[in-house]
Amino acid sequence: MASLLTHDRAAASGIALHVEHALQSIPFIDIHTHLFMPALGRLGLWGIDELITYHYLEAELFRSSTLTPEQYFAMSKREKADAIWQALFVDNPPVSESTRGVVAVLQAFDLPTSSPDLREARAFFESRQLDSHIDHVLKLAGISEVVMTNDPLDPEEAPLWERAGADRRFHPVLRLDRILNKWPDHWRVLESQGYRVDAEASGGAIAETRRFLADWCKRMKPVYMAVSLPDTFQFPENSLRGRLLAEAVLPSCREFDLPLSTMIGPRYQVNPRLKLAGDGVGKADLRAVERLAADYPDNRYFISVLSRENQHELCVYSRKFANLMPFGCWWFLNNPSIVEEITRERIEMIGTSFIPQHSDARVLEQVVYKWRNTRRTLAPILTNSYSLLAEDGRAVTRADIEQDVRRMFRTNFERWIRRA
Ligand code: FIX
Ligand code: ZN
Repeated sequence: MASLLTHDRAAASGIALHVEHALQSIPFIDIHTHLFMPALGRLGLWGIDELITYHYLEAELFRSSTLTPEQYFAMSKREKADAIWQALFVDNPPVSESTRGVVAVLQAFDLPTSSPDLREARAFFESRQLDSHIDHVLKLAGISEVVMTNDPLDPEEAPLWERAGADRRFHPVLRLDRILNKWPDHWRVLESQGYRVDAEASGGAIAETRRFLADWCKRMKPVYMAVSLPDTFQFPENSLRGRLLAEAVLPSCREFDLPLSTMIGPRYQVNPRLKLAGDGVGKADLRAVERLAADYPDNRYFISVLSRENQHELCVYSRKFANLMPFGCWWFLNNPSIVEEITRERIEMIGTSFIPQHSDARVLEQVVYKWRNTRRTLAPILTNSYSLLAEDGRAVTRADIEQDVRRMFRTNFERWIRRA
């Protein structure tokens, strides 16, 4: 394979072209979303009213409207979307990351992007047949499959798994927040499903929780288990969460050879009036991650942290522990100015042994703009890395670049879930 570049900076443009081609031609895997396969019915959100009432936009609404949260949440879905469209797209240019994203989706479907109302967009999405629409959206986003977030204690979702079959486009994940973070509120749901547990998770409750996890692993066939943990998370810890994590979840992950995804850093409901949009962020104590990685070396982890101030620390821990797989620029970090900083320091410290991004999409069509933005932000970063390598004396080939892009957006994940 002819090398793209020996020591000639002028050929750096060749690198840029091949970075662009690799990013555009290699389908990515979206390793964390809140999307649902059609077999899970109404749980799956899609279409213009869901796009516009995304909780990121709800948070932005109240900064540009006189509406109070109480007035807004009393509205219908359409009234909410109309209010957000008026305030954030008509009265003001949609320059924020999340408002521009909706514009990008409209453009992707050749819909008007500056209408005074949503009539035409509504008519278009209402005309779509969901299954073929999903295929079209994944193709537009350049992703081959998405990973879901599935809650075995959600009273609406749990019963659907009795009949739900597999969908090659959607991979299940066993989400454990209600067990690990809210045991007192949810242990009775486990009990109602036939597991002998109690409020203190005492006696045989740990074994019964493992039986619950085993039954759901057999039913759901998850690709990993996952939990969101607050900025105050400590481990090890003599607490319900500390014991359930150490004695039930980590052993079950080893039993079923599954990674555990730990997403650490939200300060939940700092403003409850905003409901799902009410969460904030806090700097976490990553010594908890150090202990998870060091004391449970036979477990492997996907790990994402929400505070910008924790990112460099996570890179250092990833150099110390190969059972950590850093992923994504999560939530409040998913903005080009911060994605660039995080991605560059990751490449500088751990090469391409990480997963740069996930979408966290809650509405199907969001993957179109979230992945367009990722490719747009990653291109100059990767071009810079390869140009420096070439300048420092190592020829860079097209195959090198394609191997790295495939590694970051596919095989690092596939290896972790034992699919590669
Ligand atoms: O815990 C999570 O999976 C978070 O991503 C969500 O709770 C959060 O609301 C979100 O969607 C962020 O993008
Ligand atoms: Zn999420």
